[in-house]
Amino acid sequence: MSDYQNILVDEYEGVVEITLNRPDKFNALTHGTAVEIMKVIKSVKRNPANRAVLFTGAGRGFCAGQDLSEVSERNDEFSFRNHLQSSYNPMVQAIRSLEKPVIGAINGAAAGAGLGLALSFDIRYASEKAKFLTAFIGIGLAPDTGVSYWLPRLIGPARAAEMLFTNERLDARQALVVGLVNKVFPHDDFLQESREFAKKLAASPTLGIGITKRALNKSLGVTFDDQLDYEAYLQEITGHSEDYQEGVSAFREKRDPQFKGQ
Ligand code: T3D
Repeated sequence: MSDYQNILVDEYEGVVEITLNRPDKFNALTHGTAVEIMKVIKSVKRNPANRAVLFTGAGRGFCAGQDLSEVSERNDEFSFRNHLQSSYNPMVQAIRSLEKPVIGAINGAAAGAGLGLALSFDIRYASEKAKFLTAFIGIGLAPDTGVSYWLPRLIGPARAAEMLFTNERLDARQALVVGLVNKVFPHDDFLQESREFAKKLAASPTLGIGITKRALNKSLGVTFDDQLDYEAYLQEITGHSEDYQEGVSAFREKRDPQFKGQ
């Protein structure tokens, strides 16, 4: 997994680490970046040895959203809708539907579609240097890449409206308070903390985590009664897994479990 122009990909201890790697452009997104991310996610989906994904950014920013330096090359025929539907939408859909834990190590600014990318992760750890802004209205655009879906769910509709209408920037501490990120660390420590966390998840019962992610995704659009039915259906799957057998045996034998994600 090394022949990429816009990202770096590293593998260790069950973790696939994807680094957005266009630091001179604040890791701004292009169609090519989205295609490369989708390729890696597809490969992770197929490979049972890949049990967690960690995203971060090279340099000062996490991701500044759409690469605005390439928009001057567009002509009148350019379709924003087609652009989103062929690049950023399938990218965040692939991440959300990947039944493995996806963690963001947010090193700097996440803006526009870059915020949408960050919000598609299951869990976000942030450097003290991270900041979060919607950016769209700053250039007269409506939100995309799932920002108008996740933001009200994570921080509430009124706070989401404020961020979207005013392009307010939240620093890492503010993002922690409103629930946009899970933890904040000093910049020098945060990547190592994020990696340790990703390795810990990769050694967990990742089949159960994947099915849990399916339950969380489903809960966003159904009634309580329907979700109860769905939980019972999913428990049928995890209840017949090797990890469940191992978890119960380890509990009885008073030892640490060795989960395989099966
Ligand atoms: O058009 C469509 O395709 C529709 C889809 C849209 C999806 C979107 O994502 S729309 C939103 C696009 N993004 C933005 O509007 C964000 C623009 N950038 C910023 O607001 C700020 O740069 C940041 C808050 C991200 C960072 O601020 P700061 O002060 O820390 O850094 P800076 O000096 O502004 O930027 C550093 C460099 O990154 C600079 O390059 P230079 O001057 O050093 O050569 C800047 O031009 C470059 N950069 C930042 N954002 C982008 C970018 N280059 C290309 N595209 C960017 N989006």
